[in-house]
Amino acid sequence: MNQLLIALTVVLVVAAVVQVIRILELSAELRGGNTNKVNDKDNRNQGALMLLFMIAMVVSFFWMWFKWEPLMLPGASSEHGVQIDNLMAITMGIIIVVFLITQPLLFFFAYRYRGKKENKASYVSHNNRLELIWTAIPAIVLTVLIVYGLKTWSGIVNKDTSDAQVVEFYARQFDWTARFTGQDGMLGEANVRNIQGANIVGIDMEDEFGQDDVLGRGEIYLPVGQPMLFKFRSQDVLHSAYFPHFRMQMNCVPGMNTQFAFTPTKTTDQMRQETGNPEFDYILLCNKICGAAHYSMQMTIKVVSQEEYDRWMSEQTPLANS
Ligand SMILES: [Cu+2]
Repeated sequence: MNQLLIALTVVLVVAAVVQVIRILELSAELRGGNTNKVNDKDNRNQGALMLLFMIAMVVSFFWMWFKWEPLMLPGASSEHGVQIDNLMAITMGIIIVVFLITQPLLFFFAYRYRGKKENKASYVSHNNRLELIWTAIPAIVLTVLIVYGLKTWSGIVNKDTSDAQVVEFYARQFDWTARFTGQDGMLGEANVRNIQGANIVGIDMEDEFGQDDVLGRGEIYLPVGQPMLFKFRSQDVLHSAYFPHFRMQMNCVPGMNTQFAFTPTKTTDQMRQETGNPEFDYILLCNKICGAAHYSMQMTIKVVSQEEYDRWMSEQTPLANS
């Protein structure tokens, strides 16, 4: 009912505005003016509006910057995250500088060179030097940014993972299950056909590597400073494992294994002090809209010291015993 009233009000307001404009046009015609002819007064008004818009745009840009800056993520909590933050800061810096030069100029020129009856526009046919400048400068800047980005990316994905600890994340509508390797440091074979009872990720229980695997749900622990290799599987649809504080995201594709290596650098306690938020927690989210309860696909991650991690791990039950 409320929506209907709002829609009705909007329609009536638009109709009223159209009618008022029509009346103004008719009364101008009655006074002998030509409403279709642009005169100096119109140009002055439009020029002033251009200037006004330019000021409003720059002011609102800085207002949004300072108002919403506190909503940004805190500094990266992984080794490669610092490189991603640098890449982002440099790219954003260049974009902001170019924006603050070109956009206000555009509206200032529209004001400065607004139409006047006695003025006549001059015609410039071609200028090689100008063409060269505005082709070469963006080309060089873009090349530097792209090469820098590719270099950063290849450094992040081509990591030596020989001493990394492996953890698997199993995605399904609508939750995550983590699987740790247990004592042997190896994940057992797994297949969706083996899913049964407590074995919710389908570990092959004939495989000796799988016997001591440990499952974690809701909240898991990771040791700080330890290189990790995360592997991802999905049971049903496309999901995406997103760890915003680690600057990490990887798709979880049914029938396919994906992975991402990284090293967490700050414990949860350190982050709680740094952010001044005693309730801070690292989080794993699903970043693909995978169904109706997609928003509830979360897992809490506690980054702790190696000793605390070992203590937590010793309290977990291997799958074969559960
Ligand atoms: Cu999902």
